[in-house]
Amino acid sequence: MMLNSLRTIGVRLAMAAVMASQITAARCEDVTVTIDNFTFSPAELKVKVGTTVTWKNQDDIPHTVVSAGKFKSKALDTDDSFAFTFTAAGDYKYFCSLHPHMTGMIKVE
Ligand SMILES: [Cu+2]
Repeated sequence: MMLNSLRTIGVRLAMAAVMASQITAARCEDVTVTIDNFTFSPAELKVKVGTTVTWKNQDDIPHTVVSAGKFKSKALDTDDSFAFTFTAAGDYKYFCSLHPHMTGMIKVE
């Protein structure tokens, strides 16, 4: 009797754990690129169509995120962020218009 109810609780906990992991997986669809020390990190990112990528500036000077003809952020101050949702597959090269040697790539598939 006691053992049976413990088993029932165990099964319920296992199901709750599975449901929680599915929610986490769904949230992982949206990703963040960190800007710090004149670098986009990760510099190259592979995402699925429909993914929203958010760039967050953690550097202590302003940066931008620009992909010719695709998207263009304003100058992002420290802790500012810029988000773009990729609705078409392709390779999106981007750079910082204030420091053109800062480059990155989003591969959307
Ligand atoms: Cu910059």
